Amino acid sequence: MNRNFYVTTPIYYVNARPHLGHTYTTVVADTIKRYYQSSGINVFFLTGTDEHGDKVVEAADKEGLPPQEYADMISGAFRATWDKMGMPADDFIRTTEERHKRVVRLFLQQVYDQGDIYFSRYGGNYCFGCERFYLDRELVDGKCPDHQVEPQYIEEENYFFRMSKYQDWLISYIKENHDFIRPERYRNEVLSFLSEPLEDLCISRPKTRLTWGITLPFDDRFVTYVWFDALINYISALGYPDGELFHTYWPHANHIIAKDILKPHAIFWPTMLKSAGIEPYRHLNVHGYWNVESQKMSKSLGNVVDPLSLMDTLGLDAFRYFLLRDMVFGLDSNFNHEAVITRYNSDLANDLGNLLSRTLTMAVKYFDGVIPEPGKDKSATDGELMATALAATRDYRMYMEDLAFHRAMTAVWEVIRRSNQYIVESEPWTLAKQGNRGRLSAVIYNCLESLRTIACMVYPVMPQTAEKIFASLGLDPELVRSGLAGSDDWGKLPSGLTVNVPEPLFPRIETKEKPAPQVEQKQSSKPKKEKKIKKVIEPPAEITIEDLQKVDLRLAQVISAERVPGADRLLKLEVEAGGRRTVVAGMAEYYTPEEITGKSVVLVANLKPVTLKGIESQGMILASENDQGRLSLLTLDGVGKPGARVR
Ligand code: ME8
Repeated sequence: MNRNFYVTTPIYYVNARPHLGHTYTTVVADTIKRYYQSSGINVFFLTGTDEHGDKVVEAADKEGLPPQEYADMISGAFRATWDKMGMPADDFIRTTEERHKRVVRLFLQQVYDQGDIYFSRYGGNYCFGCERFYLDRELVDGKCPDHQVEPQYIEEENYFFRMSKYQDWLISYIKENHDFIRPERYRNEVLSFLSEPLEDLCISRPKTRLTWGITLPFDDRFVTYVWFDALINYISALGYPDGELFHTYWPHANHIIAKDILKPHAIFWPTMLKSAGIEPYRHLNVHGYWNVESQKMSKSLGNVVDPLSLMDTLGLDAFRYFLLRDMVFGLDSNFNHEAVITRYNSDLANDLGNLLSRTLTMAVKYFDGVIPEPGKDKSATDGELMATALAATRDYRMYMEDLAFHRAMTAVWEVIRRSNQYIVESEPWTLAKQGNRGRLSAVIYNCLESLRTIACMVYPVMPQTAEKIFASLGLDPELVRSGLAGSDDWGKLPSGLTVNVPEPLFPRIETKEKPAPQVEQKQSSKPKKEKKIKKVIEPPAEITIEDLQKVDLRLAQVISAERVPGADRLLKLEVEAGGRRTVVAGMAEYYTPEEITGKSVVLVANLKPVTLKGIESQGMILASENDQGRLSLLTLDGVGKPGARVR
């Protein structure tokens, strides 16, 4: 495997502040960086800002600032956002920096000397929003598909890049290098575009129209077209042509972009590189678009999601997890407030949070917090847990390298769910009661080892969580950063370390109001006041004494209990409450059938029956919930006879 890896985001325009879309791409790049680094590979991660062109001049004018001052301000906001989100890149390139301008001029000169740039008069449909000419066939109903405005016909003398000369080469290159552009849908889109004749690319703007750009080295009456300037950032930051970074990292370049900028990256950039005699990048990785509540995110709709506000309300790791778990890389996704909360509560608070707290609590209770020996007393369930973890690690790697983050996370969650199940099946509480220390140590060791494996795999997506898990296991949290390097085996966790039970990592979120991430107000520079998600359980609405009297609470004794096949969380109970009845209870994660049998519990006796998994449930039993979502039965052992009213 290559020992070096180069990952880039687009350099973002400084005409808008960072939002959910930019954040997604940057989180993806940071995750990839962490994944490869934790596998022992050297990674260079580049991001930055695109600061030339009409759009920036227009935005600066609106703010009444000179373009450079305006660019400094917004570029600073991007950099500060990535810093606050714990993902500073190895370099942050700005196209107004001298080091970049120098390489752009050198590159232009090389392509010019090669005979691939010529001067000509051109008339065409120009979209000022996109800063480019459009062919008729690219317009939708005569309008620019991105800006929904009719382009203006303009005629000018300009410099052109002989892009058409490289069309056949590009087609063959894409065909021969199957994963050059991925996922495949975008490769097909590019090939289909290339099936029509490719036009040459206009690469200059006369200074009479635009001065905010890099002057052409061979004609100072013109500035460089912003895309020709911007794409070169990927090599100017590496110190092209002689920089050591360039030689080390360029052969392993992976660009991450969204579908909006496919054409410049898939067509302009490889042909530009070819003309300049530089090898193409290794992969172009293209993701879809985030919409918000099913609408395109836009300033004019006032639905632009502010990442810092969302990070404050959800927590950084939960936010990162949501982004990567809920978008299929390559497809569009919808950002929806309910989906965020549902994902958080089920995957983080419930599955991962519970596994961590119950495992560590048991290690403290049964072994005074000292990690026991794995022991020799093995059972088939141990083998299953280990096999699940090893298979998941293999799948996880494959998916991460394919950028199928949602699948990679599903693989990790299989281990989490299997581990929770393993606890229920192994019944450590019964082993403790029986004094079966050999088996108990094996079970607790396996749960702790499973947590270590899980931490290594979640690290690239949820770095803080992984570090906290390592710290709770008594391991140096720094070690998780190299956790995947050669550690695909089971049993690495050393016995004898002391664990500790951390504060709940993901307290459940109960909310009635929308967890509104801060949304930029239309026509207002002041951010809208943030509505916090309440991380507390809200009391239900008040009821009257008459309402209360409608509820028939009875003392009930559990006569027998069994698991409901095909439902991990359900137990079927036979209860005596002045008559026998069946109740289906969501308690299987917290009680085994044997533990629950014989208990005196409180039954809501007049609840309308419901059918769950084909069984009619005639009532509900009461339980209290702790702040990690764990349920404990309200028991009244020895208090009265089954069927007695509870008031
Ligand atoms: O295009 N969903 O900059 P830009 C997902 N300067 N990703 C989104 C998104 C959304 N709704 N909105 C934006 C430019 N992005 C050029 C790039 S590179 C040499 C020059 C992300 O500020 C996504 O990565 O318009 C998209 O490709 C990029 O921001 C566009 O950023």
